Amino acid sequence: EGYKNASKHIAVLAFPFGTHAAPLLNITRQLSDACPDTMFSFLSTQQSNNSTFSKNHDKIKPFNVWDGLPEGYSFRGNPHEPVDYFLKAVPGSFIKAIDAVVSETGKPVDCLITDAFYAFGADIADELNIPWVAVWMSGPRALFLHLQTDVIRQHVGINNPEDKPLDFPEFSGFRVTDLPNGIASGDIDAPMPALLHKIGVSLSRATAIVANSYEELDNTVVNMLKLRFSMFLNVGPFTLVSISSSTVDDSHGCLDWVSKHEAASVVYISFGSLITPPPHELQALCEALEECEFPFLWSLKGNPEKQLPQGFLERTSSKGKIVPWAPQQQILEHPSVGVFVSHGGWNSVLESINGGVPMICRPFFGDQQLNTRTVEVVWGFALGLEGGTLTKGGAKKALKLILCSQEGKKMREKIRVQKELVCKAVKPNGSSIEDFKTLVKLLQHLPPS
Ligand code: U2F
Repeated sequence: EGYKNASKHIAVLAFPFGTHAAPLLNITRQLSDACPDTMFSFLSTQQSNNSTFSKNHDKIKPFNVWDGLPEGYSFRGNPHEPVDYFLKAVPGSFIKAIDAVVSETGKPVDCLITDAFYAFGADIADELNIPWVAVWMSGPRALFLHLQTDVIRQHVGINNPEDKPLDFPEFSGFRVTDLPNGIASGDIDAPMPALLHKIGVSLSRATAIVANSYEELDNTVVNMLKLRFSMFLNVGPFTLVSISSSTVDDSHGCLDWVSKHEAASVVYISFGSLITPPPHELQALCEALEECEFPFLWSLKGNPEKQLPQGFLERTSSKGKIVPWAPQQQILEHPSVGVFVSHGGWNSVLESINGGVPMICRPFFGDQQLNTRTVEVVWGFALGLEGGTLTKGGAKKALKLILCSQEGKKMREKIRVQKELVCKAVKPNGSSIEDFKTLVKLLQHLPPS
């Protein structure tokens, strides 16, 4: 019914995996608050909508898009499999869903907002003759590299076993192995890499590209992107600009537990929404935690009894707390947390900065290796691990360095400087708020349909 009175209708196409739909919904909420006479239709899979739409919103309606899974499909543990099925069904599944939304609401779409993964957004928007806004959920550096895919392939080849330094300005200290998967390595014709390759061409057709970052964080790369696109806006971190609308779920009492510890003493561990490290790495991390005796809070998917070494839970019950889900952003903001053991997911990087907590990164796929190298060598407030994986010795060394050494203290000072910058960016007149206003202006002046 909201559609009848609305002057504009914007369709938002979410990527339903990893932490993509939730931040997109966050920014959509922000936009909705700023454009009260606009209706937003938020299209994602049923599963994704069920988990991101915790409460109803008058002006944002969820619609389901087909997940592409074959009849009777059951998940066997490979997180890439449902993604590939989903991507085989796009853009057809989205075109169908948009048609259904329009006929159900009686309201044509005036603007298309999509996850920037969706290179086909350009075609759908052209077909409907409406502007396209693409929202990039990861860091500007990853976007820049995806745009350079062809150049990089020419320089370094594809699946070339020889690792060498990446020969790009602004990438000193980076190696070919730091590139996101699918640019120069892996199955480059698989659905995800093929889609990401296309965004290089497509994104220049977007009216605006919006990034989940703030300008000051990676300024030179942001400037390179601004030269390339007519409107490149940094309006993040999305979770921070819309903090007022989120409620904190702390059903496991994590914040209480964290409060009982000294300043900068607790190890917080989480490998994001998709990944659990392999058993031998979990074991190595457990041994390191046990030997170091630092208090730890661990957000661990699955069954800790089965996944962690025998007796570990009993032996560490006074030192550690293990939960299936933690209010990560608030935990990282708590002064007791001293280090974050992470997979280097982009949202985790932003939340670590916001909390002023140095990281130890064990990357797995996508942009995580790139993020790890960036926080380590460009920004200097995190550590990668020797050999790139968790070993007992490596984890102990990294934990001690960050929690107990002068070097760790320096890292904390460095990340606190960033924290000040991010806080400024999301305050009135801050860079993210100014870019957000530009985005709102664009949406308020959409051509009449
Ligand atoms: C994919 O991200 P992931 O979901 O694997 O990881 P993050 O980007 O770090 O996001 C995790 C989010 O889940 C939250 C946490 C982050 O906002 O605060 N969370 C939580 O609240 N409680 C928990 O117990 C555990 C997590 C992908 F894998 C990455 O490589 C990409 O960088 C990312 C963005 O494109 O998407």
